[in-house]
Amino acid sequence: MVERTLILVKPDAVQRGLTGETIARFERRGLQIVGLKMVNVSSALARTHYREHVGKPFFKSLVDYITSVPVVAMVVEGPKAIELCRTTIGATDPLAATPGSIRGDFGATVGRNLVHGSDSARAAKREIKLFFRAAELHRYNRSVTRWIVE
Ligand code: IDP
Ligand code: MG
Repeated sequence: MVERTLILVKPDAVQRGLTGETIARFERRGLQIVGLKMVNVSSALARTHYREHVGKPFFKSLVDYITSVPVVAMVVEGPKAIELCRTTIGATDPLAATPGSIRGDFGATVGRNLVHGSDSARAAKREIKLFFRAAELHRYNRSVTRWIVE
């Protein structure tokens, strides 16, 4: 099942010079980048993107964080890409994230956890639309990529 998911290299990762490392993790997993750009996240976009967290105690700091420095947004495609990316990213709290995952290797606290990945097919569809126009997403000839979906 080929899926697309939204990945954000969040401000702390961009600022720490971990953009390339983060992108490389998804590429090396065998996933395909089908959209990529740097985005200055507005307060309105942040609130819409993180709407499920409205009212939570960390909401304001989350919006401040994601709007503080441009993020690198990408759409990644591959078999079960949503779950595959979540595993590559690691648990929300880096303290609990498995070493080998991005958060498990580079993160220390939940408030600066380096990367976002959509958590469901529905969220992926919604979030991709928030960050990318259809014309900004690209198709690959699957016959020359590394994975095969039976
Ligand atoms: P996820 O990014 O792993 O999907 P969510 O629960 O959707 O995690 O939370 C969204 C983001 O909100 C997290 O990635 C993190 O940046 C922030 N966040 C979540 N829980 C906390 C918290 O308890 N304190 C501070 N920030 C939090
Ligand atoms: Mg989430």
